[in-house]
Amino acid sequence: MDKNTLISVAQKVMQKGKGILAADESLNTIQKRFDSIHIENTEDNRCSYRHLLFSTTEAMKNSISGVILFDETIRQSTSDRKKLVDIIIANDSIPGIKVDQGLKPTRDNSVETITIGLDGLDERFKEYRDLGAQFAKWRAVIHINDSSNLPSSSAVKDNMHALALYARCAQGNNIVPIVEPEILMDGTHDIDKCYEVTTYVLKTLYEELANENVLLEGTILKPNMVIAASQCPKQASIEEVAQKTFLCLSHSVPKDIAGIAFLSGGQSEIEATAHLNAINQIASAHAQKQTWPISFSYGRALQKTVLETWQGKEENVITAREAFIHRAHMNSLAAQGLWNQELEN
Ligand code: 5MM
Repeated sequence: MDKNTLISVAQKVMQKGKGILAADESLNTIQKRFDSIHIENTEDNRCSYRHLLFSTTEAMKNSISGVILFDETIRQSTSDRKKLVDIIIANDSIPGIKVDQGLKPTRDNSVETITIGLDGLDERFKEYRDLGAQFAKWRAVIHINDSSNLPSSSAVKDNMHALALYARCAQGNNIVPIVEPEILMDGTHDIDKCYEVTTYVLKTLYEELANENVLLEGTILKPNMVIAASQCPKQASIEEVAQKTFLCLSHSVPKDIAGIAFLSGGQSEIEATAHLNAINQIASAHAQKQTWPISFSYGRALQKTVLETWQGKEENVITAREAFIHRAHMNSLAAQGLWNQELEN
């Protein structure tokens, strides 16, 4: 393990005022995104769409420090033989790769899942490193359901243990691991339940990472915000989400990690930006306690308007690029606590 490389890449990904574009939708997930704009989920369309994103120089150079890719994308080239990875690098951004292989139910008919992909991971890391990846991502999914007593302690423990094994393997290959323990917004639970479960999950995660001797300075955390479930009758204010998220992370996340890059998890684009901005404003007010940079690693919250504008049509590429530049810029400001609603108009 080359500690200096890991720390330097992690710090570059977390550089001030930039964040991560999560463009690692698996085939099933990109199918849902393309269904929403009625375009066919072909390899060519996936390549055209992702090329549109990665070649939008103004957004990439100013606001995007790293891009999480799917296995197909890290190998893909445009029709004029330009590798998508090279386009990302030319735009001063770092290529990363999703290495988990999806979710499997913990038992028959169980809602709870375990993330799979540890088999052969070491070999895959070596190949991805050769293909240009400098960081990686693994996502664990945790469900809250009060009436079924979820999450179970075993689902949390097993998923956090798998995240730790992945992180150790990534660092052994000089690749920075992003660890993503996502507590879903599905259901009716309130913000305090999300706080309680997020605290428990993060504490378990950092125990597991310590057990595997993972170098925390060479890791990035990709957590959910502390937020009420999408069907909860009582939604929290932006200020409450920011306060509780910051408090939860301050109590559960070691100060040594390279940074925090939130997922958006189904929030609207503006909500995800407003929350990130408010969290950063609270963090700067507590500067003496806070030691990690706080930014974004958004999928849907960076891409929704871009997709809707593009519609799979060449004549819409310029306006879709403008939408991406705008959204990326708004989140870049939010990552510095400098955003306000009027900038959206
Ligand atoms: C971009 O979506 C990622 C891939 O998900 P699948 O493996 O299910 O296709 C996902 O891991 C994503 O990186 C995170 O959930 C954050 O994305 P959002 O849309 O929640 O910001």
